[in-house]
Amino acid sequence: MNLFKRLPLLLLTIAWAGISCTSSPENITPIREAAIIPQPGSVMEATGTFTLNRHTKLVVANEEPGTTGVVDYFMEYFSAATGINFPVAASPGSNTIVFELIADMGAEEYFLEIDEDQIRIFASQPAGLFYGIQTLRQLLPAEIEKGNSSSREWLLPMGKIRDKPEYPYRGMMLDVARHFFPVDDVKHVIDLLAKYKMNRLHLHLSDDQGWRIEIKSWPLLTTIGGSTEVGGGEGGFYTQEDYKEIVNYAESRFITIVPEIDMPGHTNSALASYGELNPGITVPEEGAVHVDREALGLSEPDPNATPLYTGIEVGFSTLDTEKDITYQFIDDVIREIAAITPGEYFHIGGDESHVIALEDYIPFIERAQETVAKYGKKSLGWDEIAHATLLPTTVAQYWAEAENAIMAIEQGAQVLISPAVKAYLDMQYDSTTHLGLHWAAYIELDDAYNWEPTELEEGIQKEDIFGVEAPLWTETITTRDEIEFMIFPRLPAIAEIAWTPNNLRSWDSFSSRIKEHGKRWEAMGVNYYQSPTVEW
Ligand code: TNX
Repeated sequence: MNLFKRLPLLLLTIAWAGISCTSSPENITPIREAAIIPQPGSVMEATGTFTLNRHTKLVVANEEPGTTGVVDYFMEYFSAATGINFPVAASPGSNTIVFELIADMGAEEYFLEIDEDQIRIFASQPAGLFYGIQTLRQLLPAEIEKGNSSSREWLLPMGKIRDKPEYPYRGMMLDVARHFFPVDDVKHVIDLLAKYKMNRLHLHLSDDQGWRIEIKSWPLLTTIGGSTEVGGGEGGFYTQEDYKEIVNYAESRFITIVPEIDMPGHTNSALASYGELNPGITVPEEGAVHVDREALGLSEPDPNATPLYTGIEVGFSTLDTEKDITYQFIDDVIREIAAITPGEYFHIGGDESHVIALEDYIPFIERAQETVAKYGKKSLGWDEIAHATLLPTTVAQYWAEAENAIMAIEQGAQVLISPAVKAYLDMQYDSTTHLGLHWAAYIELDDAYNWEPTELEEGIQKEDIFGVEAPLWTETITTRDEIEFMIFPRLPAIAEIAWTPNNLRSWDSFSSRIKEHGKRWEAMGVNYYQSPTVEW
């Protein structure tokens, strides 16, 4: 056969190969069966597909900073993932994705409509458009997460999704004090949270083992207090510029940073930096590290300063609640951090203050709360703060004692739900997990999923609940890879509890959807725990 005779066949083969890298409509998972996490409110199915390709245009119905920011995010993510540079068009035509702000939808609600010719995302606020994009992303195959696909077509199933969150606060906490994590790791965590429509990242910025944020009026906090971590590593801290960078990055993904300075306990790193704050506490011998002030370029000795601490015991430290200097200190710290925090909340810690009497603890917490209010913020604190008189705007984070949570509610405060036995991401999955602790429980994926905030305690009702947060304490966690292993797959379980109403949640459905996310994490190069409760 000569080449001329073979040419049509060759062309056909090439064309067919071209088509075959597009998923054929029969292979498209219908929208009702798509593995969307968190499970959306309502999903209506239609027959057919929308084709995302080089000709797809974006239309922003209302140009304003919020919507253009969302579209920039869309382009940044989808262009990297698909290799397509989507042009922006002035008005909707065929093969367009339209972003439109309309009145009368909930703050974070979105409505996504996919038909053959157009995709439309409606919301009242840019956050809703952003969540619509996250859903769209999960309607595409896992391969899209590889982020390096050459130009091909992507098919999306037709249908409609109307969706909104159950709770306004859906968060994770990252402890950057026990082990320090650089800015890039924090940004990575922010991206992972955004996929699951979470909207708060609480940063535990100080603890016995480390002080992680620059305070210009008390510079030794980072010079000394930031110089180590659990196990004796070199620690680290965020400059205020670093912190602003984190805040802005989070904001572009509709995530608010909640800074925490834990007080009056969990403060050894401050006491090691400034002896005048130390009432004379005893630091556990094992893990106590002498501060070599000379090596740090400090000529003056500080006989009252404590040693640094690199162990993992809790509850041994406290600020001196009787000295004026302590209140000057907390005023300066709260003032400087509040000034670079656009979010409404400042977390004052307040947990495990085992070495001071309740009669000293209570007025201290009340003063800290007033200082937070003075700098224009509302207070969050671990559930123990309910012993003090709370401002009605203060939120108590229920982690250990239901009694405390109920005491807060009786004062008219709301609670943030983070029960250690269900929501702690640092708990081991089971007794063989090589990372994590188990003082509260072993938390397998089904344990992390199968609970409901309003059913924990009789005294905690829906209207008392501000939201749900999953904390990751990092006594045993030292790398990005380890963070991923502890949060996946449990974080999406908590995200679904916070977003999806109880009557739309089921373990059977979640466990089959989560395995599709395993494929996405593999495509992204993200580590996760292959829980035996799921058939991966
Ligand atoms: C208890 S939870 C703590 C933390 C520890 C954590 C370890 C809370 C408010 N306090 O200091 O890191 O347990 O799981």
